This record gives sequence, structure tokens and C-alpha cells, in this order.
Amino acid sequence: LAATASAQNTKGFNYDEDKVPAYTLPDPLTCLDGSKVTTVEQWKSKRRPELLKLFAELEYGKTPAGAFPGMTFTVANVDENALGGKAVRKEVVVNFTGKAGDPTMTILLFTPKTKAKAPCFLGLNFKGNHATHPDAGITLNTNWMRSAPKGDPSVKDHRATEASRGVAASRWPFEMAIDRGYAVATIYYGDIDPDVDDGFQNGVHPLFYKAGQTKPAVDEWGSIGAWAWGLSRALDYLETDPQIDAKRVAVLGHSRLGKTSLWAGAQDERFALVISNDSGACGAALSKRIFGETWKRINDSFPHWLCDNALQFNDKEAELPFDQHELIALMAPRPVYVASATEDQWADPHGEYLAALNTGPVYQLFGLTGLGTDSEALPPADSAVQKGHIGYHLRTGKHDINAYDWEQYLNFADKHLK
Ligand code: GTR
Repeated sequence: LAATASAQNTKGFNYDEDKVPAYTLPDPLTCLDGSKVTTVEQWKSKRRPELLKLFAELEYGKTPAGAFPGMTFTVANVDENALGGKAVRKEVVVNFTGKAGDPTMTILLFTPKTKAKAPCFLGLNFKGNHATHPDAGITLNTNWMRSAPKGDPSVKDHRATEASRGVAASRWPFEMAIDRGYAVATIYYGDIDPDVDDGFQNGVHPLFYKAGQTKPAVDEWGSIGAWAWGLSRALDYLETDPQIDAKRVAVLGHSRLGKTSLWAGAQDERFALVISNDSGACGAALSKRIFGETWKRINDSFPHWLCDNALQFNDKEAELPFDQHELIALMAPRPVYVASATEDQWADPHGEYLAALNTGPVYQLFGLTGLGTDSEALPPADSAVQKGHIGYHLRTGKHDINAYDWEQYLNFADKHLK
């Protein structure tokens, strides 16, 4: 899968710390007009909206506001004794407009059998809900999918096969989360927008076209924007679910879906905790620090992820009026977590760490501790930094999300959501 091909270091890109050109990070607490932010009120009324607008208009594209009034939720396929009896499983079909034939997404939700409303992790998946767990009761996704590598039978002619059931289970340790009192909800990202550059003819984009419009304008959302919008619609549903405490929902994502969880959390302040797993370029990693994947490489390989305005910064990162630490800062004062992996140099672990570190001043403005360290050196592998409202860990291993990562997220959630 293309999703894992990125694990290797790609030739022609910089992987040498000594060859990172000098760069200057914009100060999150200095407004475009040069004025300094010294109060929470100035941050909220001036700087935060200004940054949000920059990220929307120059990187991810502007997102249409909110849900369609006609959106419907249909709960189906309930199993009161899922995961060996410890959880309730259900599938919720969300029809975004409420009109037959329009795109729908299916939320797979596992909730613990506790009396109290549960906090919940919400994240998109790459291969269909049925790939997240071998449970044969989960509906096989029939939407378009990226091809599997040669010899891998899990996708045929861009559709998932029965062979793909449970293939991504290591990324979704539902039992572990349930045992610790958390619900988990996941959705196949291609339900919202297929991950292919087709000029935005499918997925949710066309639902919003004005008369005569055939594709998003240069400052309107790409696929990351659409996926993030879908996460907010999932949260709309979770707000109605009697088993969920929607005030305690953590949004998480791996890689391109980690870029997405950050953008979702930045725009939708209902998310109580935001987690980026190995999100790399245009995610948690600094853009101006040229290491591993670059802004241009993202736009060349995945022209549909960002908005077209983003193209003007290809190989011109120094001209960006913001950097990704300021995206993370948009979560403040909510807790946020950034994770990297040692073998994932493509995603620039050090750049991800430095972004988390440079978010600190905004948390301090709120009287909170950010990472709780001033050190610019990467922390040692496999020792999570969870002293303040910004969490970080560098896991030994490749570009992936696994039980180790989840364990750290659950520990962090215990501190902030319980
Ligand atoms: C890669 C891409 C990365 C990352 C990754 C993934 O091909 O270069 O930015 O998003 O895909 O999603 O696994």
C-alpha cells in the first residue's frame, strides 16, 4: 500500500541533520501586523482566528461550515457481546445530506459496558472498518480503495476483498482501549473522499459546489479538509449517542490521517484531545526545516490533499507566513500529542518534536505547561514525555501505529480526560 511505502527513505531528499538549511520560525504570539499577544483574550479574538485563516487559505483550503440540516444517522448491526463480551459494537451510517444516493460514511463504534458515558477515541482508517478487526460481523466496505501491492489479495480492482478482514488490526487495539474504559470509533477515510486525484468529482466536495462549479476554488478544501470535515460529522453523531461522553472525544490519526486529525482538531474545538501519529510533512513536522518529505513533494505526489494556493510555496517554504507548530498551537489550551518513530525519517521525527516544543509559549499564555522541557534534542526513544499539556514520544520502529503508541495515548488521556 502507498500508505506504508513512505516508510522507506526516498532518494533525493535530505536526511542529514547538518544539511538542514538555516530557517526562522514565525512566533505564534506575534500577529501579522507585528503586535504581540500578551493575553488569552488577544490570542482568542485576534491571533488564533488569523492563524486559522492562513492555514485554511494557503494550506488545507477553506472548509464549508458545519453539517447539512438534513443529515441522518442510522444505527445498524448492533452486537451487544462484541470483543469477547466486553463491548457493544455498532455501525452508524451517516448520510451527510439525508438524500438517497448521496455519499454516506459508516462509523464502526465499540463502547465499553459501563454505566457511565465513556470517553472516546475517534480516528479514520485506511483499509475499511472491516480491516480494523477480524470480527466477521463488521460490514465489508464496498467503496473505492487504493490498490494493494502486487501479490496482496486484500484489494482487487480498487475494492476490498474478504481477505482484507482484520489486516489492520495491529493498528486498532480496541480491547486495550475498552479495558481502560474508552470507546473507540473509526471510519474508512475513502467513505468521505476517495484518496485519488480525480478532480474532486466524487466524495463530499461536489455536495457543496455552487451552480456551475466543477471543482474547489484555489483556496477551498482538498481531501485533507474533507476528511477533517467528516471527523466533525462523526463527532456530531457521537454527541447524540447515549453511551458516549462527547465532551471527552480524542481525535487521532496516523500519517496522512494524522495530518487530518490535526486539521480537524484545529478547526473544531469540540475535540477535547488531538493526537498526531507519524503525521510528518504538512502534519506535525516543521515545513521550513528541510528534512525528509517536503512541501513540494506532498503537492507532487498527492495534488488533491492541499488546496491549490499551497502550490506557490513549493520549494519556497521560507516564504510561508506560518509553520506547523502554529497549527499545533491552535489546539491550546486543549491537550495535544505528537508521536514519531525512529525509522520514519521521511516524516522528520526531529521536526515533529521541534514543532511540539515551539508550541509551548501558547500553552504558557494559558498558564499551562507545554512539553515541560526546553531541550531541542530529541528525547530518547521509547520514553514518553507527558509532563504537561503537550505529549510526545519517539517509538522505536517504522512508520506505523501500534499498541505501544496507543498505550501512551491512553496514559495521556487518563491524565487529561478522566
Ligand atoms: C506517504 C506520504 C506521507 C504520509 C504517508 C501515509 O506516501 O508521503 O506524507 O502521509 O504517505 O499516509 O502513510
